[in-house]
Amino acid sequence: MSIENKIELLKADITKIKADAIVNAANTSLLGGGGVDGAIHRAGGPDILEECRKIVARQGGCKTGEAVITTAGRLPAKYVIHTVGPVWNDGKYQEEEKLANCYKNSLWLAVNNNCKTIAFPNISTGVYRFPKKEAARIAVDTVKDFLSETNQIEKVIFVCFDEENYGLYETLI
Ligand code: AR6
Repeated sequence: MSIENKIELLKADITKIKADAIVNAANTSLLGGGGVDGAIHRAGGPDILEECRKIVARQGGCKTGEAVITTAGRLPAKYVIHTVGPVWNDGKYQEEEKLANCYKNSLWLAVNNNCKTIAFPNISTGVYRFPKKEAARIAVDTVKDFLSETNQIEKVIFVCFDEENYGLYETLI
């Protein structure tokens, strides 16, 4: 299957997506927050936070650009992959590389847990203020590179919540 056929674009609430894994735009504490993080914990229930707490006890949170995996609780997905996007700071602190790492590390974690389908939100483009156009380009490029190098993932779904992101992804995909 061609790479283009493995990429899907949706305007939706990611908590409703039935994929093997959905990705959460978390923070380094892994203990929840607002935006998509808040929505995932609210809809998925307390089992997600309980597993996050165990990860925190074991490794002390999650660094920017890295990813961890938990149950998806009551969500239709099997797993939640929590990754921590960079806070945008004028691009002076390797934000682009760190955002690309979020996508790469989430994809590897999905592969290592036998996931075939994975849904991403627009990481860092909310509270963390990463410019949306640049974030979309990094997301699409990183996913395409990954899909061209590995065969284990059958479908990557970009789930946009706002019209602006949806439009940007539409032109890129
Ligand atoms: N489904 C899909 N996308 C969503 C949803 C949803 N239900 N809700 C929001 N978005 P943000 P960040 C989109 O702020 O910028 C949290 O407090 C939203 O439109 O959730 O990475 C964490 O705990 C935006 O495009 O994440 C961190 O502290 C995108 O999700 C911090 O925010 C990301 O916006 C992370 O900030």
